[in-house]
Amino acid sequence: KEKAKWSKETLAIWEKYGCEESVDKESFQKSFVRHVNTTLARSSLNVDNFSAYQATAHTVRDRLIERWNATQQAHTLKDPKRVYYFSLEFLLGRSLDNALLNLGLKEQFGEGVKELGFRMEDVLEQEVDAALGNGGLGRLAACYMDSLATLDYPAWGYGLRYTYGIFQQRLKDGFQMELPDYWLNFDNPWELPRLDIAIEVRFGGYVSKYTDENGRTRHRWEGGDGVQAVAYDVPIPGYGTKNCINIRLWSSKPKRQFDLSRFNAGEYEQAVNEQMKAENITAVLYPNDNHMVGKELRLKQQFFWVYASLADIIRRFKKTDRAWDQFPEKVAIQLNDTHPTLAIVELQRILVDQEGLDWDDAWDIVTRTFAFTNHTVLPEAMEKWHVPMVEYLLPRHMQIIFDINLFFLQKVEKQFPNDRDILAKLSIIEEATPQSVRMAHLAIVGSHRVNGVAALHSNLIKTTIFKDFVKFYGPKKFENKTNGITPRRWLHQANPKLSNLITEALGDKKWLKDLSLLKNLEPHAKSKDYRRRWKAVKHSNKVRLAEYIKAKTGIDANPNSLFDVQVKRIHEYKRQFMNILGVIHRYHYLKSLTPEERRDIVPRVVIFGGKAAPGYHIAKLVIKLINSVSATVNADESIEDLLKVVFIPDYNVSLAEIIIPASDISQHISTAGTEASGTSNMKFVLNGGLILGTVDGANIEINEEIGDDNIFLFGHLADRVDDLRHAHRYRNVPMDPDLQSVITSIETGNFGDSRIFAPLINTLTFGKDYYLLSDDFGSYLDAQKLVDEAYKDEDEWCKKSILCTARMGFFSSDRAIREYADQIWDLKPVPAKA
Ligand code: B1H
Ligand code: IMP
Repeated sequence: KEKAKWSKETLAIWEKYGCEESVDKESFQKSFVRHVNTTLARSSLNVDNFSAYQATAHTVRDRLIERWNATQQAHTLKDPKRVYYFSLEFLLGRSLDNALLNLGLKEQFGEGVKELGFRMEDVLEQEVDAALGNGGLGRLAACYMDSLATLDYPAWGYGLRYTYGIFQQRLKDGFQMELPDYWLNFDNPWELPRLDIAIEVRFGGYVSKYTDENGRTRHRWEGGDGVQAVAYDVPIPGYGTKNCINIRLWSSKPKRQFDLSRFNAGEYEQAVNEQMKAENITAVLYPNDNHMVGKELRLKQQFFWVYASLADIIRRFKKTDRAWDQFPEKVAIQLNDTHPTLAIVELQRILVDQEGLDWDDAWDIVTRTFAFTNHTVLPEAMEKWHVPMVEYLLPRHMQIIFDINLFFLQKVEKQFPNDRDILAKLSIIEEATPQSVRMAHLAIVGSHRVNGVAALHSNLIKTTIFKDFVKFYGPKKFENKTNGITPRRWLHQANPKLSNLITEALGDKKWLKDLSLLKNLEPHAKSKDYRRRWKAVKHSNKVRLAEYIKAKTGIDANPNSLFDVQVKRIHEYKRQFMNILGVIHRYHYLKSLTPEERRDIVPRVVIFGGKAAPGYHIAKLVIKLINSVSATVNADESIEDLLKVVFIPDYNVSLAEIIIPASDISQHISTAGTEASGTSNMKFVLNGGLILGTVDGANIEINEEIGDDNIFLFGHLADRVDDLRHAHRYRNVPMDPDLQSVITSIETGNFGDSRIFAPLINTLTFGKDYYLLSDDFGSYLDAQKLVDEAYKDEDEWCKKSILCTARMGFFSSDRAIREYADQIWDLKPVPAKA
């Protein structure tokens, strides 16, 4: 509008200065120095590595914003269908290196920084991770955003801007300590505050009924108290494209700064106190992975987020004059697990209460808009909210949920007359005291598609937790979308030497956008020279990790040993406990050998990393046990360098980037049927690391791709788990003798005061060994023996390593995102201008 009023002269000025930021070395240096002088208000005499990071980041940010603007403008003009990825977690990690690589600026900016007196490696190290997630689910969202941007899809992420992300982990006497994650203490160049985009969100209040001009009974949600949602935009650049998409994160802020009447009455302190008390909804990320805690503040976070996001999407939809029934042709919303399920209810409320649509028309729009990804079958992770709490915070939404359920159950009853059992099983409401809302049921009923995240998992949900829904809807509503990872961050960025070696063999970098091209590496596995260089890269990555370990823990990890890694959230189902029990077994075995026999042993460094949820006591004891074993084993000179045990504290995305490329074997040893997919398994194999794993999650599909010779699988299969658990519960299953001797060793005090470990050991005995450690321990040790044997033939091992990488094309998040776009979202790319 403004533009139309401008004179030719005014427009000319805009055009003259609206030029592109250049991307050569000199322009970088010019921007860098300007940012040091102006943005940072420093001089050349006063620039440390951190300032250099800030100046570099701002220089890159300028160029990102340009692309962001161009992309958003193009999308606004073209108005294509967009996908909105709703995720309570985006585990982005660091942004600078990723942006440099995706924008193709790494080389010239690296040179530029060097000439200014800094090393790019040191500069990159200054950045703190954006750790707005717990683990796999949050990192998957980040990989998917990278692929959406790279493939030119018109996509937005919506999430929360937590003031504190996942806590930092420190160790004290081998115990985990949690520290707040002050990630916003310095300015964050990777976000664009949109303080003008503020949406008022309400809680509480009441519902009033009225009759409209057409004589229809209508409802209105009134009253209640509000906070504001303020938008912060995080640009996500694609690789090798000018497309730059957006993650919009909402931050809560009190509606009123302080109580003006009190302020005017001179009660300054009380007035400010009111504001301080105003609950900060987005203060902190809940630190539980695969575990639900029914806290009111968490429910408030969920509603706050979906309310603001939907309001924003609807504002955008209303920019063009379209009928409501076209909404699903312009908007696809993907629910990352059940956390955003209230969006289904909120959209129905908007359409019926505010826009005056008939219930059925509205519901049709709602179900065509949403699709739902399930990420877990663990019972303790299933979201359920007490009805009285929902009713109190969101009275109108609770009514709508009851209505959705009523209409749904009426249809069920029609299809299955006189079957009370199926009604109870399918109901969105769990009839206990108090009643609860089963969010997964609501998500299924309100979506047109439901997907699991790996083949086994997607089959499991159809035959276990959602089997009655399959009976009702038929199997077509339920799909599989096997997870993927972005090769840009997880190979190109994390493992630059391997990336170069691959590019050299394949002739160009096209594989970074089409990972299936890696298959052309296979012939190179036969080349002795190529293998030699492949080995050298792995070795130098191990040296890099060994240096990190030495600096952080003081432990000497010899890079000539086999590096055996298990890094992931600490959880009983992931069985880090079994790993450390296996380590104790190895330790006793080594001690039993004669010096002669020891000569034949492959030295190992067993590396652990991962955070335990602060309230998860058993998981915290696992960390303590690992550290106690580490202390004993590493100090035992009698076994020399044959075994070292390391717990690397504060595992996060940027640490993963150092650890994963350095692994020879990594462990993914969850009880069969418990790990929905796993994604780090894909990252390790892509970097030429072999897997020791159970027949679970995506391990199965990885096996299918890379072949039986290149993976070490063990343990009972998922279809045996129920029977085995039953046996532990109702019969006296004798403990595996190897396991028994390891337990006895802990109880004798070989690893410090054994009394603290009693609750952990009890999970195997009184706890009925729910995760079946004793059932799998024997085959686990056997598989470990095979690993030891195989590693002795270094050259054969290297061949396997190359074949692993070569056969991982399927696990690119680009493939996964294309499947979502084609099969669920009906979404087309909007090619960015070259
Ligand atoms: C996964 C979660 C999860 N599944 C609840 N479920 C949470 C559930 O804060 N909460 O309440 C947080 C996280 N996370 C993981 O998703 C699976 O365990 C992995 O197997 C899978 O690879 C990953 C991505 O699909
Ligand atoms: P939204 O879709 O209205 O939320 O727009 C997202 C962002 O894209 C806005 O903040 C603008 O910066 C940008 N944008 C939207 N429409 C236009 C346009 O017509 N010209 C230029 N930029 C636009």
